[in-house]
Amino acid sequence: MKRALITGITGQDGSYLAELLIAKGYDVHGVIRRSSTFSTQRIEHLMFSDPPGVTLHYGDLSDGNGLMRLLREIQPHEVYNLAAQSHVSVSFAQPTYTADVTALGTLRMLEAIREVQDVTGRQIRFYQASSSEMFGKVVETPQTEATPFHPRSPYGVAKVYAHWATVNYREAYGLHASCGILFNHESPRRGETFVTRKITRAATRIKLGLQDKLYLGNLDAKRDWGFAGDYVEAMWLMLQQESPDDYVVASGETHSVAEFCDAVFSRLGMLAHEHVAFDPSQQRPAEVDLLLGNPAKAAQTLGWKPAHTFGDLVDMMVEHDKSVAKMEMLIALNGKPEGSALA
Ligand code: NAP
Ligand code: G4F
Repeated sequence: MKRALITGITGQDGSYLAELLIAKGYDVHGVIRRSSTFSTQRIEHLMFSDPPGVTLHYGDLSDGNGLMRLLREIQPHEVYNLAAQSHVSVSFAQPTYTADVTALGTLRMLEAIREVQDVTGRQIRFYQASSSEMFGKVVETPQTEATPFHPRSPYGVAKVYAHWATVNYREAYGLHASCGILFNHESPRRGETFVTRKITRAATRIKLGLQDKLYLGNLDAKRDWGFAGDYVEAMWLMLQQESPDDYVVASGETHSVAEFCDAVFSRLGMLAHEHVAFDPSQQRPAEVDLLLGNPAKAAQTLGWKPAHTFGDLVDMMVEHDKSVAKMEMLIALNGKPEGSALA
């Protein structure tokens, strides 16, 4: 049985990847951080299944010794490094922390893999979650694996470091290490401070009278948005190749934030411009104006293509958040159900 270790298993992508690997018969292990409140909502269905689908271990990308110990103990065949301080806006507020976790954290994991491989003589395949944010102020459109990087945020800079560290360990030490340069991917499990989920949560709440306005920053930015559930399959496919390599994973379509708003509000029978207001605090010191990926290499080499369209993604997120808003409405009207976990 193959064993996989996922850092960032409590995040959006970690939860979908864990489901995919379990379905493929893997023994799935995940790294979680200690926190004073639960951070495992996205994987509870995997933790409390019978038998449990995932084994969780405390760890942190800031703790290299801990990572090494985990690799020695688990002896994974594959490591998926999804953990990061992943919020672009937050990275302007916490640049040093972002560099420590997102950039140096990857280096710590690469070092741990190199050491443990040397000692055990067993190969550990490595996946690095690189990002289209590395293209930043884009030099060409669409962006491919050959497009030069011009990051526009401390997060983007940290991801460039982690990307090149991964390439360097592949070239210098022969690690089976691949980078997925993933463009934005969303889902009903997307964190609520990223723009798509912020919009679907707010619009569905506005529809039920639970919220008045949706405050957003730059509506003109364009993103290549896909469905996270499709994108984790590309991660797995990269580690099944004989040779490691880097791949752009994208939908090949781009839409503005304003278009995403229009799509969401119109599905709810409303007009976005009547409910969206400008919040200057949501603007960034430097913006990434346009991202559009060309996933031809992933299609050709990995046989990967997304199963869901932009419209499917919007439908899925709106439907999910309609249910969340309805639940909030019921709780507001009746209080939390007696004896429930919500009480
Ligand atoms: P996410 O939902 O924000 O999840 C991030 C994960 O990293 C969480 O599990 C978080 O744990 C964990 N984490 C944060 N700091 C850590 C640390 N110091 N040590 C260990 N774990 C830590 O992100 P995502 O959307 O799933 O993205 C997954 C990865 O892909 C990230 O590296 C992100 O930068 C990258 N990426 C994402 C996209 C996208 O559009 N989603 C596109 C390109 C690349 P807690 O739950 O404890 O906070
Ligand atoms: O949803 P976002 O915060 O995602 P962003 O910055 O593109 O980063 C995400 O995708 C990257 C891949 O390219 C990942 F690497 C990264 O980890 C993360 O998952 O913002 C999207 C756009 C930006 O242009 C932002 O300025 O939406 C604009 N925006 C406008 N108003 C807003 C808001 N973004 C947020 N988060 N909140 C707003 O109110």
